Amino acid sequence: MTTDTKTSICRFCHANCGILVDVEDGRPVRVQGDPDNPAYFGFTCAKGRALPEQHGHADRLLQSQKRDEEGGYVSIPSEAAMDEIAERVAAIVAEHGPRSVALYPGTYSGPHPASIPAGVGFMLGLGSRMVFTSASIDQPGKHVANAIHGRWLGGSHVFDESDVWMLVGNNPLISMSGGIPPSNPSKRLRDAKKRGLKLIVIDPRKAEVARFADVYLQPRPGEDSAILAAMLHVILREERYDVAFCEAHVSGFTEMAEQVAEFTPEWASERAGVTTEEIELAARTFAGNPATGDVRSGCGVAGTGPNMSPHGNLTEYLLLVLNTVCGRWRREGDLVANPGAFLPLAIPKAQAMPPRAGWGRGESLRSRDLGNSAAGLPTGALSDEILHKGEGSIRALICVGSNPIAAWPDQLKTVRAMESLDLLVTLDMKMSATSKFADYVIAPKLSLEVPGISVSSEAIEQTYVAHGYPEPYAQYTPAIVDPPPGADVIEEWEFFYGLSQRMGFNLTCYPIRAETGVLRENRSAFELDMTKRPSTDEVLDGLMNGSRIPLDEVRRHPHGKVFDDLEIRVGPADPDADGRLDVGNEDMLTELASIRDAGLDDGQDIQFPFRLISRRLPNVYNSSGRDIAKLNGRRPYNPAFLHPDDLLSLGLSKGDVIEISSAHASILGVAEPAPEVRPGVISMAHCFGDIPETETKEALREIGSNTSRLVSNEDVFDPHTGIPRMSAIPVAIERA
Ligand SMILES: Nc1nc2c(c(=O)[nH]1)N[C@H]1C(S)=C(S)[C@@H](COP(=O)(O)OP(=O)(O)OC[C@H]3O[C@@H](n4cnc5c(=O)[nH]c(N)nc54)[C@H](O)[C@@H]3O)O[C@H]1N2
Ligand SMILES: Nc1nc2c(c(=O)[nH]1)N[C@H]1C(S)=C(S)[C@@H](COP(=O)(O)OP(=O)(O)OC[C@H]3O[C@@H](n4cnc5c(=O)[nH]c(N)nc54)[C@H](O)[C@@H]3O)O[C@H]1N2
Ligand code: SF4
Ligand SMILES: [Mo]
Repeated sequence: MTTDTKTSICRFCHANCGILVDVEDGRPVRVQGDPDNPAYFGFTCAKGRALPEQHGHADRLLQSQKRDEEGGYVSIPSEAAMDEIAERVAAIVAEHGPRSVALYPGTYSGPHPASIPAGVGFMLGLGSRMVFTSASIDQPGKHVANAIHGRWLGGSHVFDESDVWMLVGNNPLISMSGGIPPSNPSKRLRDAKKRGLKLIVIDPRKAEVARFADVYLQPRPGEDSAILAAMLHVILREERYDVAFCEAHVSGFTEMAEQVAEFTPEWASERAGVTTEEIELAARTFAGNPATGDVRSGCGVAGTGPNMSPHGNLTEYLLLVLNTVCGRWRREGDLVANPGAFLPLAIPKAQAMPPRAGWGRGESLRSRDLGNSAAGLPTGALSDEILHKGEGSIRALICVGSNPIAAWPDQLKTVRAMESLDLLVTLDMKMSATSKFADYVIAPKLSLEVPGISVSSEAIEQTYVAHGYPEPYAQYTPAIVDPPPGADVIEEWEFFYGLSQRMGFNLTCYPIRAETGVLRENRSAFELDMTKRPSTDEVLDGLMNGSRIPLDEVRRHPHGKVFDDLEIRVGPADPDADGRLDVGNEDMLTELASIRDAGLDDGQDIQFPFRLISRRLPNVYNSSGRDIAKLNGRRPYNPAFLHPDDLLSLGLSKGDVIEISSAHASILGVAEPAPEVRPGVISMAHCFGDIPETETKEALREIGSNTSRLVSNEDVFDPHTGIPRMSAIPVAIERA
């Protein structure tokens, strides 16, 4: 048998590692990191190396499925499924209007760059704006904070050149997120430490990345805003901020300073359960000493932890305030890290784009006065919109690479919502927890069967401050294997194209709107040819219009390339520029004051003494991977990690089954000692388990349990983005 080794891009997660894939008899059999990749340097993780098992998984759908009268499923040709779905969507639109159709793209739209643009294009063609993404149950605070703070058009500092970095509740070595480049984060971190980078980590669990921290704070969950306000207090009191930058480019300084004056490190120390000295050290390490200029560059970023805990917008906002008062933005004459590869050409300017509204924009929901925010429509409230049965209710839902039953907060309500839909379509590689409720499940091609580009890892710069590639790197891969013989699988964009064709409208794809990052030239909207179905390569060419490096040039470099042919420096501000970054947003300062005025005990401490926090596991990607034997070892469930002292005082040992109860619901868990977790905290991964009926005590060690069931989506939630409290959840624990 001959083995062909092909270069490609891993798309098991969003990180886009450059890989070498051994192909035998047309099937992928082995994956390793590509040592000749100039940005990833041969890095892969266990998930990437399990791509062959993912592609050949016994449970993989090779035919689309249709629910029959008895509630079972029968195979249906994809084209026939599209005929029927188009007809049913048309009927629902005719009766209830276009707004009754909603789209939910999730994490597995990321690896397929045409998926969201085509999905959104289809929705706009239909006349519906009801697009809900996982962004609003992920880190919605980022979008809101960036809007109301304003954007610096010279861009932020990037990790590879920074003197200091602060991570508030993210774990980039495992998650590939948090500003340490997704391209081999452990090498980037080791190199940075050798250079002298100072790392500050704030996390109730001493996560993998925290082992590298120079300053580590292990607070009570959900108290990040208090800590950041106190850090600002110290920085202002000790005059460690950038006075000149603040005078020239900042508004709201006085109001902010007055407010944080009351947030002493002593107060925050009580509140967050860390010492005064730790807060002072974090502040001094982050700001440095402006007189000596020992810290010139860096950034503070937050992850999913604090965004899912209460006050996520405020935490993200205070981080931007910290970055801004310390002047952590690229100035006139500074070299820009990434002039653009798949991104359009950078045209950075040393000026602020003034704040925009963070919420109250566009579409309003029927439930709880929620509506569109800078983070999009609130997915945390989508189940309510579906269950609302009056005018404006949602009757049809299309899920692309997403899994609401596993991922949405308030699982019991999500189940009711899925059951009540007139039409549920999922595009999924398996009968996921959600697909089991679907009328149609469309079987997709998997990553190695479709062309791919490294654009998502680069373009994240436009939505998350200090993320993306620190160099103009790009890679393209063609499809390197065919789908298994006999499979009838299609790409996500082809599904939306097929529906648009059948419903008689043109499909236009729109580029994403930049919220952060350096100013760049524009990309145009791109219309697909509806008379002759384009190839995926043609669609990618169209989507990448305006890239600094044309896709065809990238295609010429199969190992990926750093296109470092061009140096771009931040230009001067426009003569009439008068925009300012706002560090004194009234709503945020009011929210901050409310934290000070509210007591620490939210009244639940006696009944629910523990706080359950979110975390990610190395070998799964949300709900994907736990059914792959090579990845799960002997632990296909999500352990309940607790400090050994807590186990002792609860009379529990490793492996005991526990019942975890919030005010809303209960789940089971398998106790696992974890000295890295703060006492009083229980740390568990999401997207495990199934619906309660299947999640029995007997099945616990096979499938784990679903933490989203513990969340009420209407008890504690952010009034702007609708994200409920998904971390720092008060719970009680007892032996089951
Ligand atoms: N309690 C709690 N809840 C959470 C979180 C948390 O930390 N705690 N995290 C939240 C976050 S950050 C997110 S992003 C969401 C995730 O929310 P979702 O995106 O809704 O959930 P996933 O499990 O990632 O769903 C991905 C689906 O895509 C399918 N899939 C795999 N490969 C392919 C493919 O190639 N094509 C297609 N079409 N489908 C494929 C998988 O089988 C799976 O069913 O969950 C959120 N929910
Ligand atoms: N291996 C793997 N990689 C993934 C994923 C996966 O499932 N597995 N999921 C992907 C997705 S969808 C996303 S959005 C990214 C997320 O990327 P990250 O945000 O880096 O996610 P985590 O690794 O869960 O890190 C969150 C950290 O927040 C901490 N935390 C929880 N609550 C609080 C709090 O109140 N305050 C503070 N300060 N910390 C808190 C947790 O202990 C945890 O260590 O990862 C992506 N990458
Ligand atoms: S980090 Fe993500 S992209 Fe890289 S090998 Fe692992 S799963 Fe694949
Ligand atoms: Mo996410």
